[in-house]
Amino acid sequence: MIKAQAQPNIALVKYWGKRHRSSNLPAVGSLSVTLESLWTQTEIEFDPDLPEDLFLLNGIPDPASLVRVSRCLDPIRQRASCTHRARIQTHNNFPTSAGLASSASGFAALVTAATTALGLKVTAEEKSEWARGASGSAPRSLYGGFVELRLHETPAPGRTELVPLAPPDHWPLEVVVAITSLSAKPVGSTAGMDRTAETSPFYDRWIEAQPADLDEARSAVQARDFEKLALVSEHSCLKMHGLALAAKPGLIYWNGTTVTCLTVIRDLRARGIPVFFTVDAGPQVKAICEPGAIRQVAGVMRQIPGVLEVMTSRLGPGARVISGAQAPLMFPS
Ligand code: 2P0
Repeated sequence: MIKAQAQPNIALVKYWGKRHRSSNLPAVGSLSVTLESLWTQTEIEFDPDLPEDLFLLNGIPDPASLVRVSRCLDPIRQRASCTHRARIQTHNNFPTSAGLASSASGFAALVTAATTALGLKVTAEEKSEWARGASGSAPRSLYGGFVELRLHETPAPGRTELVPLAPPDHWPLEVVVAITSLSAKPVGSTAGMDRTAETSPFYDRWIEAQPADLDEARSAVQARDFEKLALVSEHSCLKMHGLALAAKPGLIYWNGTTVTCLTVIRDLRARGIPVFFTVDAGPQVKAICEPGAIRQVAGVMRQIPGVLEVMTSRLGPGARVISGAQAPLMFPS
């Protein structure tokens, strides 16, 4: 029995759109920060007597997710020449499927636990590929701090490379997560991306402009330039939602409270408080702050009518095994 832990990551330059649906290849690169205080813990045990994989989420069998979990495990089993089925138990300390990147932390934890349980000596690239096959944002949770999932056209078109840009202590930004709804999103990310790619008139321009946004964000992280990172991150977020809004029929992931949060965060920044926003495919708002601003930002967010809960986090480490075996952290510090 091996237990691994991974944390969700928040994309500052967003991934939205797939190049290949079958291989889950992203159409664009992306750049994210990995959180510390939200986590997924996954235990796995391969059992020769088990007829089928068994998946429990927060203690309850979850047949809807089982197919995706088994599909993620299959190439790992194949690599280990293992035919055994597995018993998998996953716990999240935050709401699942509520726009908080539970699939990212979930598949990063699963790949980390499974490869260790099967005694595989694998490269970071192999782990990244297995995680990406399950969820486009999951590889980024394999590393801590600032992470880029880069897209290359050679040697094969659409090859991805997972790049650890900087550890958390390079620039210890903090994140306030404002929960504005606990309902599952009306259209999941995969379906939303497909609809956007097929029908949004802005999609081609989104793909073309992504390398420039990534360059901008990467250099802002290297220089610890908060204003520069704020501008490119809010631009990427609003652009992604703009594309989705322009799909047919339009995808509206926000609610009224989401919009209020965005205007409040912009007002705070205009008053000199170092904070910017990002929003993923759901109504929750993430406010990224310079160290020192988090208490004030969290206090303001808590007062916004419609904000149900506020969570705070520092930047955290990558996926790692936490019991059952010795394994190093994936961030080379
Ligand atoms: C991201 N999102 O970069 C973007 C921004 C949401 C908005 O990746 O279809 O669960 O499994 O590859 O990774 C959320 O979608 O999608 C996501 P699939 P995923 O974080």
